[in-house]
Amino acid sequence: KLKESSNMTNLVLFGPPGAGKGTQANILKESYQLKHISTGDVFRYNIKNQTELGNLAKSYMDKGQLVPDEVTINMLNAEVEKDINGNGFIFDGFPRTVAQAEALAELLDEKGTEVSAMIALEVDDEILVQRLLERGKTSGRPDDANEEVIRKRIRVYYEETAILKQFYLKQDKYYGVDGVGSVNEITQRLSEVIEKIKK
Ligand code: B4P
Repeated sequence: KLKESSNMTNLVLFGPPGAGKGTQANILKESYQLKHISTGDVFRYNIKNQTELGNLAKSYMDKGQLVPDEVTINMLNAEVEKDINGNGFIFDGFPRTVAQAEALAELLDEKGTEVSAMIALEVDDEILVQRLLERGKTSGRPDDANEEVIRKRIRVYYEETAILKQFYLKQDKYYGVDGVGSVNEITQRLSEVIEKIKK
């Protein structure tokens, strides 16, 4: 049986590549008992296991491009179906386009719930590049390996993803948080917003 929409907390963690979405989502999912869905992680899992989806996604991700909406939306739908009876979700890395945001709204609406808030981590581009180059030294992620691909990802963010701020602002669901500081400090800032919207 589905929970009443008012009982679910569905957060979209937002920000450019390297803003700390994955880092923070992994902490917040424990504190608030939410299901964490990272589209990047699901793609990387599929790449590792050489599935059809993985092979397709890899060709885009390695170049710093977005995986096509249709593929990403289908995958997201399947992930949501697996856990629709919980307390809610943290979406990390999704939506990244207006089409994805519309698909998410439709999907959650069908389940009797909705996005509670988009919380954006704000970080300057040069800090993003430094963080991702640093991670690239150990992550083995091809999309972190060189500055050219990293800058391409940041460009794609401004061209296709940043507009989503307006999408959620219009619905009064947008919250911006300073994403520069220690991991703990940022968790604290995010928690303050979450406590506010849960009331
Ligand atoms: P993602 O996996 O989402 O990768 P990301 O944007 O780089 O963010 P991530 O969450 O990993 O990094 P984080 O900021 O936590 O996407 C990868 C690719 O997958 C995309 O380019 C695209 O091709 C594809 N994709 C994914 N979703 C898609 C979608 N919806 N549609 C289409 N395509 C999609 O952390 C970065 C680094 O900063 C880490 O090393 C971390 O340790 C460090 N860090 C974090 N917080 C810090 C802090 N406070 N101070 C210092 N360093 C910090």
